Amino acid sequence: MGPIPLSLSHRKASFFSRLSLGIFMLFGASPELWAIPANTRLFCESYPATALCRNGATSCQSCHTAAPELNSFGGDLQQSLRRYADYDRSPAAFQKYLGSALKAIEGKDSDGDTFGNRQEIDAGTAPGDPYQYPGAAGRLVYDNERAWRRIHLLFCGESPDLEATREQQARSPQEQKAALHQALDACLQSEFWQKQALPHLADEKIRPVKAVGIEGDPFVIGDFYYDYRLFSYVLSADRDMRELLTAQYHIDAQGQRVEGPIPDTPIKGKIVVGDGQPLAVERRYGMITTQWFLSSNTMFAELPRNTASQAYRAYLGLDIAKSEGLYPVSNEPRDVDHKGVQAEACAFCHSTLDPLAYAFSPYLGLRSFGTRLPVGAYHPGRKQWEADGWLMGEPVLDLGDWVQKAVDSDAFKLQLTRMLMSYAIGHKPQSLQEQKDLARLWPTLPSLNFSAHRMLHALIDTLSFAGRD
Ligand code: HEC
Ligand code: HEC
Ligand SMILES: [Ca+2]
Ligand SMILES: [Ca+2]
Repeated sequence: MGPIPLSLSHRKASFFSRLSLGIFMLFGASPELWAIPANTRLFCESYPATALCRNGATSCQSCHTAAPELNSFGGDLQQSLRRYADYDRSPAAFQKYLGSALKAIEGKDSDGDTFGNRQEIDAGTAPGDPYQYPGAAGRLVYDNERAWRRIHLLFCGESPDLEATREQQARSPQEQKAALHQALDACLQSEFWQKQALPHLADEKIRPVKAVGIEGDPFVIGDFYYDYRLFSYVLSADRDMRELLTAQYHIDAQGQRVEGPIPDTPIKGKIVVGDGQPLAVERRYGMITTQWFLSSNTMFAELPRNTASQAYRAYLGLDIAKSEGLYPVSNEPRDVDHKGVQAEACAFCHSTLDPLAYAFSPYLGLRSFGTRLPVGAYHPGRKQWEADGWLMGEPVLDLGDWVQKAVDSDAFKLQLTRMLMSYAIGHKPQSLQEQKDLARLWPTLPSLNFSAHRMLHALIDTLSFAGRD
């Protein structure tokens, strides 16, 4: 392409500084401690029976808020470890002293929820999270009035009117329950839900940048309203949320489905690098191959690592930058584009990330690689790494295969359920009740035909949504 828009190179620079800061924080201090993630297993050797361990491993959150940040229990454990004179923070020293360091703080109440650490570990509640404590679930009762109010506020954007509320109060409990679901159905048709609340659920997935998107000046690169419209469409009217990743259509400004490629439209006074959707139908995979997604994430990269990482984070809930979702592939990273990712400190993440990105490599970002194909097009001359990809420990042939495995995964069901639940309860699920409801609901998504509406109906019935003490 022609001149490089200034705002884009800035974005790239700030991305690099953010990344290197993160790497410094993670690895700068003491490189020999990378093996500490093995703690997820060591902890379970001390407490094999606790529900905090599954398949012999606990989650990083048992000791960390977001690694390397420690929670209150992790902090006490660190103090306890550091009482040993020859504890030098090496993996070997960690392994040697962890058992006794854990034992020494069993009587303590690290998170101040009045239950001792050992008591919590035995009960399977997090000793470093005051929102989780034994017996926290089960004390709540479902409050129909609370549900009634919250449904109107969250999905209609306004308080229920007095008349309707009086009618609701006059109903029998069973009639009330049915009326709650009718109210939800009505609210899901409202302007508020359709035009405001629902599209906002996609903000972190789409990450619009006004300076270069459809309102960019002078450069217009990628109309992210296509992304918002597709997202809202797929989450409406009982549609199947897997289409977020499998849709081969777009939704135009009139709300109509468009099947074929959409050409760029010139805009007076602007330099339109792209504002259509160039991909052939059979190369399209919903939200992760729109022109905006590919241009804003891939930018000038030869291997689209940011694109793969954002797809993984947004739709599978796995953030490699936080060491989540690591499935290292042997003999990787090959470092196909010579970025130095083979160094040990980099391979820790890039042995997962690079193979995750191969399937995206024929999809163009802002670099044209010698063709005149538009931004976001599929370049058949760039298939050299396409078939080398992996997703969550399984090889993938191309992006279609990547997407199929992604929508079949538990991670996808969990991520979408968590997104809807976070909206319904106003925050990420954290209390024991909320985690229990989430754990019960996400596996039901296939039986709900992956419908967002049906999952929301299930969510309003939970104690997380309308429980009170
Ligand atoms: C049993 C508790 C426990 C679990 C589980 C645990 N960690 Fe840690 N981790 C610690 C403690 C304690 C420290 C601090 C050690 C010190 O500073 O002496 C630490 C330190 C770290 C550090 C900082 C290393 C450094 O150089 O300062 C990272 C990174 C880290 N953990 C990542 C993880 C990740 C990722 C996971 C999950 C895969 C995890 N940890 C699971 C207890 C745990
Ligand atoms: C904690 C995991 C982690 C570690 C360690 C890590 N990276 Fe990355 N790297 C990422 C993620 C994730 C991305 C994609 C951007 C994002 O989603 O934050 C990325 C992206 C990149 C990119 C692509 C940037 C672009 O604009 O295309 C390069 C190059 C890179 N990393 C190099 C390195 C090097 C070199 C090291 C070692 C010094 C390293 N990384 C260590 C996780 C990591
Ligand atoms: Ca406690
Ligand atoms: Ca607790």
